[in-house]
Amino acid sequence: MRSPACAIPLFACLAFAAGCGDGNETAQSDAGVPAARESGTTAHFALRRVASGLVRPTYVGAAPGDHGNLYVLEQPGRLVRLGRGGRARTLIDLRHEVVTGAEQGLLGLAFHPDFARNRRLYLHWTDRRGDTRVAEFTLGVGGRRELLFVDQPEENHNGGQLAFGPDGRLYLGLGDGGGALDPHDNAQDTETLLGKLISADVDSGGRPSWRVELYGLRNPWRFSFDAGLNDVWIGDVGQDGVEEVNRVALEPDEPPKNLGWPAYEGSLRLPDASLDTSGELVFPAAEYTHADGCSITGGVVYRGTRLPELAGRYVYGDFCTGAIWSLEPKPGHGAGDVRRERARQQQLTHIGVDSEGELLFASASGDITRAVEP
Ligand SMILES: [Ca+2]
Repeated sequence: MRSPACAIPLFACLAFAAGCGDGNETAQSDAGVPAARESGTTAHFALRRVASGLVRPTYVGAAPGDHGNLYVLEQPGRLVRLGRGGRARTLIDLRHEVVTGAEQGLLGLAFHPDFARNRRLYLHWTDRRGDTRVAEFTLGVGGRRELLFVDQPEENHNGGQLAFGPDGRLYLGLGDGGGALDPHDNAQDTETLLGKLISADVDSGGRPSWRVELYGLRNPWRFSFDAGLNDVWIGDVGQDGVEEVNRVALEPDEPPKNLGWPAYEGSLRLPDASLDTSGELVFPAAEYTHADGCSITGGVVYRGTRLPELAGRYVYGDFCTGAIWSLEPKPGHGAGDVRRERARQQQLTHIGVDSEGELLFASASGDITRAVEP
């Protein structure tokens, strides 16, 4: 049965009475270039529905070595495999362990790069106490390996995305712990995992130690690696004004970089928040205001072949308005040519790719769509 459409934005920002508009300065990026903003419209693709009736899907993608099926997470706790023709089969059911709220539930999935051989996959969810859990599962084998527990002080800002980096480590984006304007002072505290991009070596057995890769994040709901340019792209959900696209070069020998929150919301300086200056401050490559949305869903750099006009462009969208944009990574750093795509996807929760690198979109409405020629 199709789940009812939800009129309330899943990841909408909390209202904050003090406001953020007075006395703020607009900052420049670390490269001295302002964050790119929308400069027109285009139609690189249209959307075609490939499945419906799923329960608040939060992920769609393909597994290494599996060219026929798609894999979908449902927010209340199921991992589902969709065969050709859309037939769904439940592979893992955590519904009795998962709490589902606006930003809580089964939030992230990553397949081990060697999944075709070892059948290992990784799930991130909010448990019944509202805390963060990550575990390894082996398809066809019972049991699991617990990899991470993080106490969550609030219901919101739990991050979500899991992904393997080009270095073979498992990465997780965690939000600042919730509330408005990081009241627990987590994002600039490099001693806590909240408000961070973190990683672990999951191939060494036992319970891994997690390392902070980036700090100063508010709620990195979705991020992706682009092996083509050795970047990580992060959609960091904003507070009351600005949604941001961050593009960060992977430099494992450098100290963790600082994405600014809560001293900065996008390139906007917020009052009264101090910065930990141990890491290089990185400003967004692109941003948009709440005139155009209210909760960014970070996407991927398109490396498929069926849409040649889109080649090498980063595609992302907004949960609240369904807007989708694509932009062009600039050589070395930053972004330009931000175009609003004519296609829209309401309640956009995730942008993934199939085994050929072609784009897939998940909607909390229950639909999975695919980018096709316009
Ligand atoms: Ca930021």
